[in-house]
Amino acid sequence: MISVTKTTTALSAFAQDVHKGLSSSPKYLLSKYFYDAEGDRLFQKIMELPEYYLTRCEEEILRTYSANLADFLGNQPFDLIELGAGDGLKTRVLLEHFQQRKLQYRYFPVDISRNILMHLQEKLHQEWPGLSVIPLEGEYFTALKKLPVNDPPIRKVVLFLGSTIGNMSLADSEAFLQQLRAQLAPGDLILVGFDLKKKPELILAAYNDSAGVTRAFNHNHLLRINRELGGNFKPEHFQHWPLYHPVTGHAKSYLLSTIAQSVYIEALELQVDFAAWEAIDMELSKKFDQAEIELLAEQTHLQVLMYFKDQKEYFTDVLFIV
Ligand code: AVJ
Repeated sequence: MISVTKTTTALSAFAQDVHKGLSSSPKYLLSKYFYDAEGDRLFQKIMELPEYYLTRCEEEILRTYSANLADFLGNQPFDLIELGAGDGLKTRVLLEHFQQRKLQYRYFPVDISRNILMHLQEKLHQEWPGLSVIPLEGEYFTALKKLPVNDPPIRKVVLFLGSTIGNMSLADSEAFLQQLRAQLAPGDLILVGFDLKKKPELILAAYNDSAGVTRAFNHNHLLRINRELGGNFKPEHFQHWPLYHPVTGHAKSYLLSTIAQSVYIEALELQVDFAAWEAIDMELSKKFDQAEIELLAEQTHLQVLMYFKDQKEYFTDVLFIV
């Protein structure tokens, strides 16, 4: 008798997560997968939008306070580790200042996007050939494990900027900071960018720009599934639906299926049925108030050294010490 075994190829983490998310009820996709080459490009455009205040506020903060930060660091050498470095545009202000002050450090940008890391390394090399830049590709904690072990130990300074922490639920960000702290030593520093609660119209507009870039950014997630997993999503049948809840500070973004439809994803051998107006949960971008940040510090046994804010107090970079 001849037995035929179906060959199964190992599915990527992306494929597995898409399968899980679109088979769940309610349906969701993970926001970390926004950032393929096209997603990177669209996010760059988002950062330049008049409505997207976050990047400009944080740039102002870093410009204003990089001298204070450098003071905290003093003259001892350190390892600067940036989680979710992206194109490193905001960090540039900081690096510029550190270079001027001739601080002794190595820069380890960590990102899930290989594409953006290569760009970043090249740009930095052109500008400061003497700066040692060691890109780490991958998920944050996997990448952190690849850090060189220094003997004697060197102070670590971890940057987690741009309100990336807002992509996690409060419980997840607590677990995240706890896990991060476990990999650090007393005296190490963490600088985290939090977007603050503010007039809801301003927040909503940042995720519902008039040029439609944020919509395209969300649609690109579906298009990425088409490209990489052989899906047949038609983005024109999914409506971008951002929401802001002033109590939880949750800026949420959904894609709504405007009709009853089925989508087939070849690599997953999966048919996904959508009822009319069924939602896919696409992203959380949490906004904080200072009390929540203080509580987060307390629960993760981190000490707040400094709240750096922009003039309008839309955003804060919080300096924690382990
Ligand atoms: C890169 C996670 C900070 O949540 O504001 C921008 C991503 N999504 N517009 C954010 C994003 C839609 C952004 N972060």
